[in-house]
Amino acid sequence: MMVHDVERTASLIQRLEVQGARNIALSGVKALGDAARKSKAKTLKDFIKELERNADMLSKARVTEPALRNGLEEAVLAARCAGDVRAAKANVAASTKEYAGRLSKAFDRVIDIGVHRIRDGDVILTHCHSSTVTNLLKAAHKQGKRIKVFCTETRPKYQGRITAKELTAAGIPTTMIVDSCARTVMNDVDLVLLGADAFTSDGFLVNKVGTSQIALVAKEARTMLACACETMKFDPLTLAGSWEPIEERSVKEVWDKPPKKLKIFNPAFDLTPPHLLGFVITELGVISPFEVGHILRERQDAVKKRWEQ
Ligand code: RUB
Repeated sequence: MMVHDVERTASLIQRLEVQGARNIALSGVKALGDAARKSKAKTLKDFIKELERNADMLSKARVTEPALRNGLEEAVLAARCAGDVRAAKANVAASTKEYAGRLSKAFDRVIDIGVHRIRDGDVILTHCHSSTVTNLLKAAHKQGKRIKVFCTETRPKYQGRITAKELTAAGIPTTMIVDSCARTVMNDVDLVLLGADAFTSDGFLVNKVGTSQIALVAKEARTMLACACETMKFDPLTLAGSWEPIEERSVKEVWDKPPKKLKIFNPAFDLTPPHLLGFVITELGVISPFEVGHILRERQDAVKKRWEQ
């Protein structure tokens, strides 16, 4: 059983060595596909059991990641629709490849569409590290738009440094601020642009903790707040009634030797309500967060149908 690569990938994801919803989804789905290809299971039942166990391990590595979960679930569904191990392996290979391709295509489309929303001279503030946002900003810069960026450092794990390194390497004038400095600079900002880990069916953006504070500050300063994300990050489980789970991480990330009896709370993400969000750039176009539920509803049977054909 090829648990080794799956375990390793789950651990890289859990430790944030692979971070950001898109990278997490791509590497998780690939690990599941690789393990399925190398599986030594003799019966379809054993193969599916192994596949489910691997999918479960990967999705538990970070619980607030529908793009990962959706890709894993599609692969498991594809296997269940097969008649024997050979067909199941072929279905999983096709499903994981197709999902990665679909996610990458959607990503490219988000950049193509989103770049129109960046104007020459814009000052943009971003939080954490979203590969969708950084690539969108780099595309705008490449088009000759003279943008400037504020990026937060993003405590406690400093993913803002990844953003800062990437943008400065691309030649984009970038200023790092501590997370609590967002209000101080907000009046100089034209657009707050964020990535997403998840969207709930009722239009809440789930992104790096601190996003909702930035959204409130942007509202108070009348600064437009937007999100760039692929619709694979929309969470179908929320349509079925679940709350989006919010990952809680080790308190050691905040303070490795805290005083005894001190409680530390370290959630990785928070929820920003749709009324604070101006627009969402997706591969389907620029939409309102209030449309997320509608898109999820239209989509829910499509995958099942594909594999049952
Ligand atoms: C990363 C984060 C990003 C989204 C979107 O958090 O909040 O905004 O994941 O990223 P973490 P992308 O560092 O905890 O994973 O646009 O790359 O999918």
